[in-house]
Amino acid sequence: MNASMTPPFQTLLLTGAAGTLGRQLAHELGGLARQLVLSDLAAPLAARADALPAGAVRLACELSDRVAMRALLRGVDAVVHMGGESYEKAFDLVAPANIHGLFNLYEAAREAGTRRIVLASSNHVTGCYGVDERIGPDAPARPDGNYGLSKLFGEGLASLYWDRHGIESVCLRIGTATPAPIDRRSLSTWLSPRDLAQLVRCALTAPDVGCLVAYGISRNSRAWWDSTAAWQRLGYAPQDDAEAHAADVESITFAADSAMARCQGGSFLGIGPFDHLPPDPQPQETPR
Ligand code: 15L
Repeated sequence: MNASMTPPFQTLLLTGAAGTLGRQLAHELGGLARQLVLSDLAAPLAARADALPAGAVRLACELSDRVAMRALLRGVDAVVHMGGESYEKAFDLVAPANIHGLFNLYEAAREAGTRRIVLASSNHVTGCYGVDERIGPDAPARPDGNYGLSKLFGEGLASLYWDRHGIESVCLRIGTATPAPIDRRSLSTWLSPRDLAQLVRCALTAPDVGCLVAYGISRNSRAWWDSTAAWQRLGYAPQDDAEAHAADVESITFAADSAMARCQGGSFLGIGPFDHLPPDPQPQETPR
């Protein structure tokens, strides 16, 4: 954006600002708002203070703390939500941030009059599709674990708060957002750093998005997901293709015939289940 232009937002909140993607975005989003607010849990926010831009306000906040979230959202007109659990775990570890925390975010946004939320959803919402299948954002969800399920809940919230309360959301089903592809799977799922930056910028500023779901990947030749229509609405034109790195990572694969190799969700299909109930108590002898 030209330095003399008025930024589109007064106050923009970035959650998960101390995380890997958050730190990158913290440096990209400053020009879009008069005031950028960076939020994360207190410990990572303090530990990574030097990696965050100096001009932004920093506020420690737990997503699961409803009162604190209400205070955090006050005066915020747009949110980039990168906070929460980003990995497959037991349900009780995923739920506080990704279920209760996301509910708190949308409720606080409703109260605050926030206009738009860019939500880090995930490709794991549809991770149980096979690697031989090609799908778009309209395909029925097939989450591959607790994490994917929590992201599906997030997309449901986004839909509800658009239909009932007029808060716009762009749910980005982010693929593998790493500096370079890491294995053969990521030749299909990679999102390069500069494409991530462009995608989030487009998701914040495209007009009249309503509630939109888009896969967040680069223009990979081997992509499993066709988001052409959603990308056009956002004005997102990815620049990178993972194929350029194929020779480096082609041989890094999952065990043949494993669910990890068969399904688009890859390694997440090899994690869990964790949510076992404790063993049934031994039947007590009834005294006669
Ligand atoms: C995600 O949604 C995760 O947050 C990240 O840890 C990666 O596993 C990524 O998806 C992926 O599918 O590569």
